[in-house]
Amino acid sequence: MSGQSCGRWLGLIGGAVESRLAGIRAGLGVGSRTVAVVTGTEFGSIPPLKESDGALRAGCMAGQAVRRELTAFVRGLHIPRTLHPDTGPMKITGTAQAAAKTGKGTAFRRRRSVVTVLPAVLVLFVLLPAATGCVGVQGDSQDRKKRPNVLMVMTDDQWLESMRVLSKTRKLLGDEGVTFDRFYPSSPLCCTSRSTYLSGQFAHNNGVRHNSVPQGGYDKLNEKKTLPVWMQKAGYATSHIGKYPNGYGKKDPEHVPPGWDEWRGSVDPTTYKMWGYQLNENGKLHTYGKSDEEDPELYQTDVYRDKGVDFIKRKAEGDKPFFLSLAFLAPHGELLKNKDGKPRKSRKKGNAGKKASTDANPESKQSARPVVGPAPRPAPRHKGKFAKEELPENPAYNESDMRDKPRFLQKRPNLDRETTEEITESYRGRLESLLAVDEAVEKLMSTLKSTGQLDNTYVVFTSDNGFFFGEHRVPTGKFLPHGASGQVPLVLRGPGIEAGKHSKELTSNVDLAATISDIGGADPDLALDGRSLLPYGRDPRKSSDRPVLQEIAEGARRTPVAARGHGKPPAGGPPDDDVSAGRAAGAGDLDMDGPASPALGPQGKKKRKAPRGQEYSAAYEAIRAGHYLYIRYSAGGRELYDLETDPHELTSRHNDPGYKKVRTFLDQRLDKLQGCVGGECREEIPEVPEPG
Ligand SMILES: [Ca+2]
Repeated sequence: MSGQSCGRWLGLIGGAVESRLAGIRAGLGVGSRTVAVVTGTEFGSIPPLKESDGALRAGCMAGQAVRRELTAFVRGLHIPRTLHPDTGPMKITGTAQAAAKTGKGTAFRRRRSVVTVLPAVLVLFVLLPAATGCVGVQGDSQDRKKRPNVLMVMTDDQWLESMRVLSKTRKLLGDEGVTFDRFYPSSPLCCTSRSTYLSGQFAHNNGVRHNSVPQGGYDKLNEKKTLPVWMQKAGYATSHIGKYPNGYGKKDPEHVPPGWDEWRGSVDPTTYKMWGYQLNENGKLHTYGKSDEEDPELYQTDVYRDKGVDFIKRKAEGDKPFFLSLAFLAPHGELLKNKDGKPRKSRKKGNAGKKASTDANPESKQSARPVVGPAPRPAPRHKGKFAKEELPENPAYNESDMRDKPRFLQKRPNLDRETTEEITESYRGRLESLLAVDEAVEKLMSTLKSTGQLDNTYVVFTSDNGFFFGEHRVPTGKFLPHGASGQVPLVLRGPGIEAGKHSKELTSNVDLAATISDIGGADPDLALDGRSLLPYGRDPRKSSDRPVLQEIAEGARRTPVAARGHGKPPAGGPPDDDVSAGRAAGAGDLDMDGPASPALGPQGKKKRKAPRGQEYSAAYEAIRAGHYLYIRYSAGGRELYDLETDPHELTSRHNDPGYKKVRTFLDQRLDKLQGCVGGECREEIPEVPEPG
């Protein structure tokens, strides 16, 4: 059995099965010693299981005792063809009888009833409904009602440190659930990150590699193969409110993406307005307020909150469980306007702060790019709440020694006083905008409680990507994998999730679709690159050796970009102008606020000098494994951080002879991971060698 099928098999046991099992156990009134084997399309991989198989090695996911039981039972059973999922559906009871008829299923030999065999281990066969067309115990509405709801709350550009001001969220979700301390967006950029949330795939598999055309944008996403479609098919009442992957609504504002029973998506570019935003509400367009009139009743975060509350109240009474996806703009900057009320286009060279989202090539046609401001307006009631807040003390701020950094970062100027003031203003405004989000979470939670849904709802709180506030001399923006931009909050609470605990497991937003599908018993029709986080929420001490991939702009390369230690791409590798292509992909994008993002540059003219304060970064792929972060840029730069001794990424070890083994190891692993598909992306790897 290969590592991959091991992953699939155990993924089923540890993941999708667990939540379904809970429902089955409850329905049968049996205890947690009951074990189930779930079959489906994976069924064929079960019979060859042997003690020596990869399935039983220590690194695998399911509990050893469970695996032994399952293996012994499955082998002893000699499963007849009639029980094979390809030859016909069956229900639990039928399965138990059929198993008993074989005379080899020890648990059933004496034809005991399901209840009387307890506390002996009972093995049930349950077919995955979507894999076989069999509905089994999932089919009746009574069970459906028992399935848990999902509330997903996503902020925009929320950096991890900001969680300190979300006291209600920390109390209601963190104290009651599990906080994932090492959660990383696979591509720290709005559209790519959100597309990964919806597809459960890395950018190199879902094809959305940037915020806008030609490499990204909403139109690149295969909307028919997304989480809401799977959840809807699984019997969920689904709704999305707010921001969707960048570019949604640009071509056709009246388009309603599939999978959503109730659609309230914000239409680009108005998504980036706290007042004057337009929602497509089930096909009809509504504009809320005017950009320059700060009507307290129409503040974006509050309106989304109220729409979410209304949805929960209505669905609490229905017989379907619900999946509500709520995506706030805060704390992302707003679209700036000219005096004539139209979006302001960039003309000037940028620096940190107000002129942040400027264009590198003012002469080109595409330089007419709308400008995003330094911070969104807070709700009127929160104005000035952080007026005196200082930037957090962070040794990475305006990093003093940049000699370890790749060239494009080395060239960054010291952050002068003026820039620091701009960054501080942006920081304060963004924090203030988060207060309404915190209140929204409180209101949503109280609604879950008052409608009796709280105990049966999983709540996920996260962001699409982080944000720079001067770390490594990057004044603003995201895109890079460093912690400031490449790490975000993730809090999960819900049935069976431990309260007030932290998980140190390496996790990624590629896991979100797998987790939510797992909760809903949905059947994704894509090979998911991630895995369910539920086992890590139920047991926060649980750990694995699965690495996390971060990639941006190119992806989908099956060959390494550059030979180790050399700047030039290898023959057969990507074209030389990959980096400029990455930059070009930023054309017309609203979300690229910051010089860390690759700004628009004329294609093919790589050596064009960036304006003052706006350096180019580049496409990259990075791997996080153990306590290391290793980054490989298309242009040739490398970074390697030992986050245990250097949590602020101050000293890259990529050229340190003491870390040669570490680097070589991570480089090879990254070669494999950067083009991984499905189960390959979830494989665990050996421990990273010690330096020295
Ligand atoms: Ca974002």
